[in-house]
Amino acid sequence: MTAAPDTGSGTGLTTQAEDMLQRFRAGDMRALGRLLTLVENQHAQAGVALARLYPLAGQAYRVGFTGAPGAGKSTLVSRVAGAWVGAGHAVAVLAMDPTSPFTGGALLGDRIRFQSPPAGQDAKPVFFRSAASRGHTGGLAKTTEEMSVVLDAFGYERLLIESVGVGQVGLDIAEACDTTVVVLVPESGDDIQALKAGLLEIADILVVNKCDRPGARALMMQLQEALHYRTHAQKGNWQVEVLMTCGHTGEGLEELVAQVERHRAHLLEHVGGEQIRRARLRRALLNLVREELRVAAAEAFAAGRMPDGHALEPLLEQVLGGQRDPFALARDTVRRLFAQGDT
Ligand SMILES: Nc1nc2c(ncn2[C@@H]2O[C@H](COP(=O)(O)OP(=O)(O)OP(=O)(O)O)[C@@H](O)[C@H]2O)c(=O)[nH]1
Ligand SMILES: [Mg+2]
Repeated sequence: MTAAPDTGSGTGLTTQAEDMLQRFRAGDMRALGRLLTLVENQHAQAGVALARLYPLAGQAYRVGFTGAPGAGKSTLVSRVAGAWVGAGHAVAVLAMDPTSPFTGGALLGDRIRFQSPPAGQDAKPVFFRSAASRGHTGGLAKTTEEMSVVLDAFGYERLLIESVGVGQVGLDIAEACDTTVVVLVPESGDDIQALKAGLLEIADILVVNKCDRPGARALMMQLQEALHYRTHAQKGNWQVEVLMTCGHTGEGLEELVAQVERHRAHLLEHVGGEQIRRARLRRALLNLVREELRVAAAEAFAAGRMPDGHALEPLLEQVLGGQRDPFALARDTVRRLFAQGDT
């Protein structure tokens, strides 16, 4: 067999990457870490590796935690991770942090807090990984999906994904996960912000953390009123509940773990494992298509073309000359792209 040239791109794997993939399949943690880095950096070899690994994935259950910065997400995640490990599950935690730069303090802080979740005697340690967006916009959903697939393919049965609940990022996490936990805190009028940001809509479980602080019970009651016994039709009429927790004393944490388990059992019973996976894939695919379109459009523009191949400059002239408007031009271009299969 001749070795492939080590170009780092193309449709094949370099010998180095092939070796890494082999070690990954054999359960080598360093190979896992390396692959996650390639994925995070959107390295060309990562795409090839992902295609090869995808058939191995699909079994992991994903639980997402979102909420304002400092709400206590990491604290709760590490407790849930600890409980799961104690129950014998292989657990990985993925912290998607769109704000942290390469070596930001937040990353370090998270690493320290995650170091020692309570674990059973033979339990494997929780695998923890954080990823910063590194200035990419819009790509976080893709990176989350890809890194989740890698961890799933490696054999982790339960994935905990933490993401800051601000803007689109907070909503993306619900798309990537089977169970979404929204963490709120009494201070800073979180209730109103949550309603605005659509966080209530995506929650399967609502948590009022820091219940040692004043205002926790009032917030809980406000949230219960806002929910008004809301049920998720697409999730087998699951009824969202509000829990109170304290990350410091541990109050309410057993109940949180139990509620996550109830939601999972509810989905399995009323939606079914096959449909859970299908719905997750559908959401992921829509996100991935959006991202690919965004990238493809930017590439076309950089090459002086509209995405449908028309030269950009003459079109700009037409718009600037008042012969056409940019709104219709953009809309028609995209419609033509989507119509290509019909003609
Ligand atoms: N008083 C109080 N403090 C808490 C509680 N839970 C967590 N904290 C503290 O709140 C701070 C933030 O907790 P984290 O778990 O890091 O919060 P986070 O949401 O992951 O934060 P980011 O990832 O930075 O957005 C830490 O100092 C925790 O010790 C709680 O129930 N009560
Ligand atoms: Mg955190």
